[in-house]
Amino acid sequence: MNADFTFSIIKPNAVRTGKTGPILAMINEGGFRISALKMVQLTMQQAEMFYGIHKGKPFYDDLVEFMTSGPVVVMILRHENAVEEYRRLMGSTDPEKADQGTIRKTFGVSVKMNAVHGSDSDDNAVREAGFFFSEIERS
Ligand code: 3AN
Repeated sequence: MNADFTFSIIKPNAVRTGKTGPILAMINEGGFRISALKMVQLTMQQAEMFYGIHKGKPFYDDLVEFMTSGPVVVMILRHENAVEEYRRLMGSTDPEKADQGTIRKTFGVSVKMNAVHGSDSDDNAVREAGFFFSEIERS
C-alpha cells in the first residue's frame, strides 16, 4: 500500500517573493491536508545532509547554496497515494516542461528555482518528514 503522506519544501526564492500563500492555496485546492508546517532556515550542513543523494552531481554545490539562501517552508501533506499525487500537482522538475496548472509551471523560474520540492518515493517521504519533524509535530 502507498503511504498517505508526502513531504514538501517551499524553496527560498518562492518564500522570498511572497508565493507561500498562493502555493499553500494550490495544495489545499488539490485536496491535500497540511498536517504539519513550519518555516526554517537550513544550515549548510543540514542542506548537504538533505540532498546527500545528489552529492557529486554538477548542480549539487549550487543547490545547497540556494537552499540555504533564505528561509524555507517545510510541510507534511496527507492524501491517498500522496507521493504520486503531489508529484502530479508539482509538475516536471523543469518548470518549462511542467503542465499548465501545476505549481512549478505557475511559480517555478528555473530547474533550480522550481518553487517546491516533493518526495520521490514513500521511503524518502518517511526519511524527509523525519528529518524535519519530531513525532509530536506530526498529526
Ligand atoms: P525533483 O525535485 O523533481 O525530484 P531531482 O530529485 O532530480 O528533482 O532534483 C532535486 C533538485 O535538484 C531539484 N528540485 C532541482 O532544484 C535541483 N536540480 C535537479 N537537476 C538540476 C539541474 N540540472 N540544475 C540545477 N538544479 C537541478
